Amino acid sequence: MAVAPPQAVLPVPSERQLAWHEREQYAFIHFTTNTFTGKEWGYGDEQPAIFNPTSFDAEQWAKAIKEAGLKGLILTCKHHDGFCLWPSKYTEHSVKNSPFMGGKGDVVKAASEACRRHGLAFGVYLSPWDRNSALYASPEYIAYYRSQLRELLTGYGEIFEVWFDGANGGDGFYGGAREARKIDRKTYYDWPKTHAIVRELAPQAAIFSDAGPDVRWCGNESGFAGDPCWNMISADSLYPGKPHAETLLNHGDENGSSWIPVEVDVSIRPGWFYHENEDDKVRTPENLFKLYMSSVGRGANLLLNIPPDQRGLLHDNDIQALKGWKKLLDEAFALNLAAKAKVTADSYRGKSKAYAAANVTDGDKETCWATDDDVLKACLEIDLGKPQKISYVLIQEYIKLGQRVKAFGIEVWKEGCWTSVAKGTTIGYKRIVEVTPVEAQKIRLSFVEAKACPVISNVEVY
Ligand code: FUL
Repeated sequence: MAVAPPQAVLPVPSERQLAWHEREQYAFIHFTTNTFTGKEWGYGDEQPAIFNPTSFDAEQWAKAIKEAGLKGLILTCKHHDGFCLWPSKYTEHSVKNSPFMGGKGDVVKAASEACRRHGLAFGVYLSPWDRNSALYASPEYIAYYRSQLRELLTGYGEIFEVWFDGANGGDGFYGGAREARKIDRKTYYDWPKTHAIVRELAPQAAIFSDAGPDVRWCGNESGFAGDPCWNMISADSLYPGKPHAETLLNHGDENGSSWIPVEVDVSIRPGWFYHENEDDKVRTPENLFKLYMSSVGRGANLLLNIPPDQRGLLHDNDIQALKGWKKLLDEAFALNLAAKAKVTADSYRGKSKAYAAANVTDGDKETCWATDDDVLKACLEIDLGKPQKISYVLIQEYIKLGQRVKAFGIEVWKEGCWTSVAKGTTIGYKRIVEVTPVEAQKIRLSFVEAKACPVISNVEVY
């Protein structure tokens, strides 16, 4: 008789979120008038005439992004200053009134097309806060904002993610008013109606904001997801820009009611926009590797910002850092020692082959090792066949059935006994644990605490 599969532990990811999880890492591009004024937040009174990249080439961006192993790009189509990188019908404050390509340019078009050519996914950032618009803070602005969103979702091919940031309200140019405007972050934007537009026009797109609905902010801009990191959180208590939510966003909530995984947005430089005086402050390959471990290695996605300079090109320092990072990743994860290993478990579901230990190394993400419902503590033993140097252990839960594991340990067989080399908390879509390099033939993963029986789809050892 077939053994019944484990029941899902709710909530579970949607199809859209599953596809999002698999993207893992992609680039962010911050580019606007700020690139030319040296600011991080433009006031909104910048003249379109200053937007004049002299050797703009989105092809160069896409090539560097692709070569770095990043799988997509999210572009700041409009940042807080309100300047549109595409010739929006709804405002004069855009590339159409700039010297860029004689007013005939469209950065969104160029970037999205370069992405397609290189097999990269393309996403859009449309700042809800608009310090240029005279309408900002009135109900009419919401209509304006949604019209722009429609332009972006209909004019530039498939969109994989729509990014709604949480910075909002305050002083600005506002069509010449030059005043402070406050909005109620909870109600002003009426987010559910805006999200419905994304669902209608780009049903495949994941929606990012502090509060989801598909992807949440990690609670910091320094590059780390929490440890533990739960995909779950109770979204009804959240809204974009809610103060003091950072810790909750960073860790999530083991008992949260919605599946809203974490995205780690972080810049390769101190600022989000290019500033020449930060050319010597580009992150090193080693630092980028650390960011990878504290984001992708904790089950989150990494959104790595690489801002183009005043030429409209990625700076060579950034490109070299990306190349160095890719090399480190390729070296660290070159050879999966577990691929040919013998894997056994002290327990597996219904003693059925369908849930046997060997499923974690068969390269098929749909097969898994699982235990009986009442077995919450269990071990996997991996025999590499001969002593090997071990530096990283990668584990994936079968998240279609929910996130379960709360604590685990890694041990190696050394001089006749098991020696602990690492302890971990949550796993989720992916967990990569770095261990002090050690030579061993046998590794044991002990799942010591879980919400329900562990269901593990993949284990790799490097
Ligand atoms: C924040 C913005 O205020 C920053 O300028 C940047 O765009 C960052 C990614 O999101 O909310």
